[in-house]
Amino acid sequence: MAARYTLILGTKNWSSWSLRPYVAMRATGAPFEEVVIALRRTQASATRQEISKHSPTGRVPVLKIDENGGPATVWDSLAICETLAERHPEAKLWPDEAGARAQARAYAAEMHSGFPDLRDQLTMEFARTLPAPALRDATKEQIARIIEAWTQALSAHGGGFLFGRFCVADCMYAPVVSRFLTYGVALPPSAKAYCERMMALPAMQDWGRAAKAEVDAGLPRYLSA
Ligand SMILES: N[C@@H](CCC(=O)N[C@@H](CS)C(=O)NCC(=O)O)C(=O)O
Repeated sequence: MAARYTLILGTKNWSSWSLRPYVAMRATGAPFEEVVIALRRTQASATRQEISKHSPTGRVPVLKIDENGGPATVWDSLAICETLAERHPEAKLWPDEAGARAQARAYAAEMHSGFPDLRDQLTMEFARTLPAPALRDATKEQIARIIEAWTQALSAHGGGFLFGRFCVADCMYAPVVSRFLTYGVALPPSAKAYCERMMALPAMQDWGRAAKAEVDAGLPRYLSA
């Protein structure tokens, strides 16, 4: 029996951590079901309660894998991407060559553990365009670091994505692409073209349609968590 996958996600307009494994899941081509949990409700305990049915951490994303050996639960965006890469070697979610693979892992980990000011000031609003707030120096430095890292990878590998072929490093930066576009962050041509290629992916297009539907359905613009 093939494994049954269920991906537990948060509100698509906002949940940057959910977007990462979603694009990885789509890149495997494997069928999966989605459960989308509304974040930032006025009653925060309702969100917490619903997430807690699926996640030991009280956070999304979560991947549930249901197969012969019994169900397994994987939480945390990067752990889900790693698990999908291991279970679907045919999707080649990491570069083939060991040196490039090590670098791609460093890119993914740097995103996963870093850029706190960028995440705080330019929160993901996937389906909206908004004026950028006055950026702190730390945020500006983090934006510059991302542009530098992207530019280096794109020029070293060629082929359109950070390491040539689409990989987990691209998944991890997918929300940054959205943030740069939402807030009109000025980008050099290669980074701008990279953002356009990322946004053209069917997975990003589908996510954008769902995020827009959430916004059209009346998500408040700013609701405190
Ligand atoms: N390190 C975690 C972070 C997950 C996280 O912070 N998720 C947010 C949504 S993007 C969440 O679940 N927040 C709980 C809430 O809003 O109630 C990961 O990589 O998956």
